[in-house]
This record gives sequence, C-alpha cells and structure tokens, in this order.
Amino acid sequence: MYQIYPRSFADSNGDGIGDLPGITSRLDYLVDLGVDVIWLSPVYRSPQDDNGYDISDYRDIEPMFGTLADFDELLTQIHARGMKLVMDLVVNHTSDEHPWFIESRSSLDNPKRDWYWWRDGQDGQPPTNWGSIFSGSAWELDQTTGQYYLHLFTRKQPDLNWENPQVRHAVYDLMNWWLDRGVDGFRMDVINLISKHAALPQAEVPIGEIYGDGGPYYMNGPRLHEFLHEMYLNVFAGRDAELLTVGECPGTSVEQARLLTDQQRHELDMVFQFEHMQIDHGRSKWDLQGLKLVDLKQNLAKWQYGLADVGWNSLYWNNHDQPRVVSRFGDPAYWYESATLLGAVLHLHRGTPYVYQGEELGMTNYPFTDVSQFVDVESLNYYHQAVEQQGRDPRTVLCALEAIGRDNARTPMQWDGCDQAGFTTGTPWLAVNPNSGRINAAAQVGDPESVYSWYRRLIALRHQDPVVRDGRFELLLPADPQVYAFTRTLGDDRLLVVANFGREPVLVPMEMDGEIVLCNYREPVGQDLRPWEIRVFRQRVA
Ligand code: TEU
Ligand code: CA
Repeated sequence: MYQIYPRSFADSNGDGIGDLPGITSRLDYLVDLGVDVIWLSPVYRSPQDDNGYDISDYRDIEPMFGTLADFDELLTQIHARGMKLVMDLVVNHTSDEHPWFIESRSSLDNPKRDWYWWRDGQDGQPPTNWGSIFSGSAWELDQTTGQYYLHLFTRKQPDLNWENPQVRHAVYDLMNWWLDRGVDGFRMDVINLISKHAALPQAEVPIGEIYGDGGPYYMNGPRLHEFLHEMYLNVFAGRDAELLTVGECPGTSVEQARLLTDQQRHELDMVFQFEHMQIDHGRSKWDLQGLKLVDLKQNLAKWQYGLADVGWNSLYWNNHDQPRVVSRFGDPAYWYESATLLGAVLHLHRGTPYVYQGEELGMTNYPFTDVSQFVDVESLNYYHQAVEQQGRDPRTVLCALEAIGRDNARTPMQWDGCDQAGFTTGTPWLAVNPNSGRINAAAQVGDPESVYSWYRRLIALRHQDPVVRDGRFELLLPADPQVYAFTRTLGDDRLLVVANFGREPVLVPMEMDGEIVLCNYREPVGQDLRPWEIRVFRQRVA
C-alpha cells in the first residue's frame, strides 16, 4: 500500500497545495514502483484544523484539493492502471463545523444533541480530568448551553457518540455512498476509540502531568467488536467487490488485533498499530530515548508470532504522523545503506507493507531550527502546553519537535531537483526540504542503484515470491544488539535475512549461505557485514 498525503504530493494549479489532479498526473510513477493499493489521506470538505482529519462534509471534496469530478477522474485513472483506492475514513469525530455538530450544539433538546458527548461540568471543572491527545483538556465548555463536549483531539474535532444508533447508521450510509462511487475500501482513523466507557470515569493523573490519561476508558472499549461487526453487516456484507478495511488502532494489543482481524469474525482485514513506533520514547512521544535494536526486534517478532495463524499485520515505518525513518532509525552518514536496509527489513516481514510518499526516495526529516517553522497543531499545542504551562525548557521541547514532530513527514514530495522540487510552481504551504536537489524522483527513477529502484525490487520480490508473502517468520539472534536476522520459511524454501543495524562492521555469528537474493552493497564480501549492510539469501530447507 502506498500512502498519499494529498496536501504534499503534487500541486497542479500553482497554489502551493497538493491536489487531486496533481495525484492523477503522477499515477504512472506509482505503477512503475509496483503499487497495488493507494491509501489517500482525507480530501473531504474540512476547515483543515488537523489537515483534513476534521471533516465538515463527508460527501464533498475540499475545494483546495479539487471537486468530486476530479475525484471520479482520479479513481477512474487508478482503476484503469489496475490499482485500487482506499479512502481515509475519520468517524471517531467530525469537525465542529459539520452540520451535525452545529445542530447538536444549538440547544439541549436538539434532536442531534445525543450525536456527540455532552456533559455538565462539576464545580466549574470539566466532566472528567482526561487530557486531549493533542494537549489540554479533552473537554470544551460551550457557551450556548453551558455544557462541555468531548474531543480526544483538537477542540475542533468533537467525538461522535457511537452509543447512538442514529450516529452509527449515518456513518454506514456515508461509507456505502463512497463504496457505491467505486472506492475499494477504507483506512479507518483511530477506529478503536469509537467505543467509550459510557460512564466516563475520572482517570489517573500521571506524575508531573496536568491531565489524566483517559485511554483505558476509550481505547478498545466494551462495544468495539460489536460496532465493527455491525458495520460489516451494514456496509461490506453482500458486496461482491474485493474490499479492504484497515483499522488504525493506537494502543491495541496482539490479542485484540487477533480478534479484530480474524476473518471468521468479519470486523477488519488488518490493524495499523503503534507499538514499534513507541519503542524509542517514554510515556509520551516527546520523551525521546533513542532506539535499542533488541527492543525493536522483540516487538516486531511478537506481532509476527502473534498474528502468524490468525489475523494480519500492517508493516510500516512511515506515515503522515511519524518522522522519516531514515532520520529516526537510520544513519545520515550511511543514508543510502540505512534507507535500503530499513526498507528491506520491513518488506521481508509477513504482512502488508506500506510505503509512505517519499519513503521510496529515502526522503529525510526537515532541518527545523525554530518553533515558528512548525504548522502541525499537535506540535504547536504540545509546545505551548509544555513551555508555557509546565515551564519546560523551550530548547529541549524544540529538540523533540525537530526529531519527532509530524511536519517532518509532511514536507512536499521531492519530484526533481528544480525549484520547489517540482511539487509546485507556486509557494509551497510547507517548505521543501533543502536536500531536494540531491534526493528526488527524477534523480532516482531509472538508476538501478537508487533507493527508488531498491524499493521497486522489494515490491517485485513480494509479487513474485510466495515465501515473502506467506512464509513463516522466525527471529534469529534475538539478543544481538546490532545484527537483525530472521528467516521466512514456506515448505522447502527459506529466505534468510541478515542486517547490520549500525555503522561498525560486524561479524555475523552464524552461517550465511545460500543464493544471494538482495544485497545493498555492490556485492557481498566475506563473513563480516559492512556498515548498514543487509543480505538476503535463498536457501533450501534441509
Ligand atoms: O492519528 C491517531 C493518533 O493517535 C495520532 O495522534 C498519532 O498517534 C500521533 O499523531 C502520533 O504522534 C490519527 C491520524 O493519523 C492523525 O493524523 C490525526 O491527527 C488523528 O488521528 C486525529 O484524527
Ligand atoms: Ca493545488
């Protein structure tokens, strides 16, 4: 799956913002890469408080991205090339500018009052002490009726009340509207947050924090499986098209993922979970602690073993919420070697690999130097809360924003080495990475030794080799702090993957034999692995 963040992919009309015709103009690049499915981040009408994850009309296109006619043309062109399109469905919350919320907030007895979570405060305090995932309280006082409404994200993203069957059926209706339009499925935004503990209890306040962590009361809630199965019955059952459902599920365990993706249960096809994306930080994403390879291997293996016989994994390092993996887990001194090693390690696991726009080029984090350069609401909210409310050192907070802020993933796609990287003829909404002269598609497409060509080979290998798709995973050398080694076995065929996750040459304490399938150096030499070297062997099982 290839994720497109429409704002930053390709601008066709020079306003500095990516758009649907821009995407259509670049489809052949995706075909050449070998993409099967495109995941399109939201393009619905939205005030853009959270860059489209705050929807005000589910049945129309945000004018800055184009029109419904542009969408239909894009979908036609995607299908004409044998690819599929999965829409990003954001139904845990809407925008506060959605007509449903405008009606709901208008009075205590409005018929849509119960479509959202409205509660009275207590002694001037919000109904619960929960914090928003985007800082501040998870409750906003509404002057019109003097009640508070729940928003796990920004105050412009009020949570829908899924306890209300009218809400659920309104969502199923809009999902059917898009499937009838020809889309091939949905990536469902934070879908495991839709079932809340209806009593909305007070939460524990972690040491040093202002707000409580309401997660135990809204993550993987009591009716989640019921709601997802009801969604299946009302939307997907009975349709003969081959449809795909991916649930973004922060805080989901392997056990829960097995239930969510067990095909006998008809809930989801796969989950997109976050555990491996939290390996390098403490309780909060801003509390950076660096990566320990042993922890990463252990976590990915846990998910490989956990979903080996039931369920299915999403495999990703990058998306629009995560910094660029070559900057986060790789090594700038070995940019090509670490970018290609990271790609191969991921793609050779069992599950569906996701390529986030620009990852196939080895795009890196942006060299931020000042808080004024950030635009992401999550980063800005955190900065103000940490510095102004909690008195934390602005320089330390800025370092965290620079390393893990979401703007790193949202700088414009680097198409060529020309002005604005070929992304726009205007001024981009977010600055282009200054390294676009060196890192860009034009410089890499057609170059057999580019990161792009390496990703193309990884995707082709998965298309050709059943061992990559179906082979059983086994982690080797689990305690080795620098070598990442594993096998994939299917019948008599085995692939052995051995990778040096570091810039020191390393002696691999095991036999490496068989036919070389992939190596990110010109050719394998001897028993030591060079800096960030990966080798993949095909073996016959004895
Ligand atoms: O993200 C889910 C989510 O929990 C994010 O807050 C993510 O964990 C965090 O940004 C990582 O640091 C989804 C969307 O992918 C994200 O873009 C939206 O902002 C969010 O939901 C609200 O819709
Ligand atoms: Ca545009």
